[in-house]
Amino acid sequence: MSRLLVTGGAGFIGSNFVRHVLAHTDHDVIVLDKLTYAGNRDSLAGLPDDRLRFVQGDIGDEALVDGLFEQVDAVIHYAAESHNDNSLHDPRPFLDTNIIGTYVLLEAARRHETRFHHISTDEVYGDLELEDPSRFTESTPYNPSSPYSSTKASSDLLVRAWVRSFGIQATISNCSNNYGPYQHVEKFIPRQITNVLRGIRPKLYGSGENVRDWIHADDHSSAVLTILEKGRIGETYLIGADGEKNNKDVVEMILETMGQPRDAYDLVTDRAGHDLRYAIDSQRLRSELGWRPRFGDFAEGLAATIDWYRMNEQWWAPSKDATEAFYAAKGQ
Ligand code: NAD
Ligand code: TDX
Repeated sequence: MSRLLVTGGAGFIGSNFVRHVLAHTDHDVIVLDKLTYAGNRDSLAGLPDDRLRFVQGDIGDEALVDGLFEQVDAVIHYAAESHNDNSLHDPRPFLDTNIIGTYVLLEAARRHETRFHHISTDEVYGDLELEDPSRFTESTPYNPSSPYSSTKASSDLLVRAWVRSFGIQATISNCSNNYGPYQHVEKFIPRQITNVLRGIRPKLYGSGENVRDWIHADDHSSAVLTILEKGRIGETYLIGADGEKNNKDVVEMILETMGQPRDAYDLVTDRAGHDLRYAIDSQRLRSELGWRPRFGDFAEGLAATIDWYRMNEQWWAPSKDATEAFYAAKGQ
């Protein structure tokens, strides 16, 4: 492998992967990104021009995609509409990008016989009860809840079908909730950090009991690179770092780390269909491919993330007002 095409490389996790690849390998990278409201060219600032090319465009554009597949050895597919709350408000772009967009890429992978890695989410498995000791594994049945997660489940099934029916060289990974720098302020952790920085009280949906399994975006990137290099074609790998926490605990940690009283948050209208708990068993990735997460300490990773938002207001400030207006209209 020498040149990679990264779709969605101007988003939160895609840009992290681009930085990771440029820092830890000799590969060159082409980013294909539409620059929706969620994409930000500044997330790739400062990276070497001679190893990174940026192409603004839609993964649903067959001619553009075809020309790019001709130039690369492997494709890592991050591009998606990624926010559950948006999918409850306006599902259409989720179907267009997550399902049809993925289909266009799969057809190109088939024509060009290109190695393809599909990035997906643990949300395809639905949710677990709070007291249930079990975790998701690669054989957990699909049971998505939201328009977002059902389109991601659809895209995973397309990838599996293209492997079985057409023999494309693809792998899939399903990761738990990511945190770290460059995450859009619509998402839970950056929303609360930037609220505190703006003097707004953090907003917890419902009772705040819902559990998410947090992983640092750098650990997600190292796992994807491992799968790209060593994964078995046709396989699915779950990526997680044993980071289960309920939302209330996370908000309290943010408030405490930022020098505020631990109870200085508001409970607001719950998300419709709100998944209770996600939890990943990443044993296959660890035992078969030898991957390990590096960020063992969530409190430390969270403190570094808070510092990043404190120091990089110019990156997030342009999105903050519109994001809060969207939530305010829904009582959130
Ligand atoms: P993000 O919303 O921050 O970034 C998505 C990127 O895709 C943006 O840069 C956007 O401009 C681009 N994009 C959207 N539609 C496009 C299109 N039609 N053509 C080209 N580019 C387009 O999302 P993220 O949080 O970085 O998530 C990236 C991927 O990882 C998604 O596939 C998501 O489902 C998956 N994932 C995310 C998480 C998480 O916690 N955020 C966890 C597991 C899996
Ligand atoms: O203001 C908030 N208050 C709140 O309590 C927001 C924005 C969220 N929440 C809750 C909802 C969830 O229980 O926090 C939790 C995390 O919410 P999100 O950041 O919206 O993430 P989630 O819905 O869990 O989905 C994320 O992880 C899986 C990503 O957005 C997806 O792209 C990924 O697939």
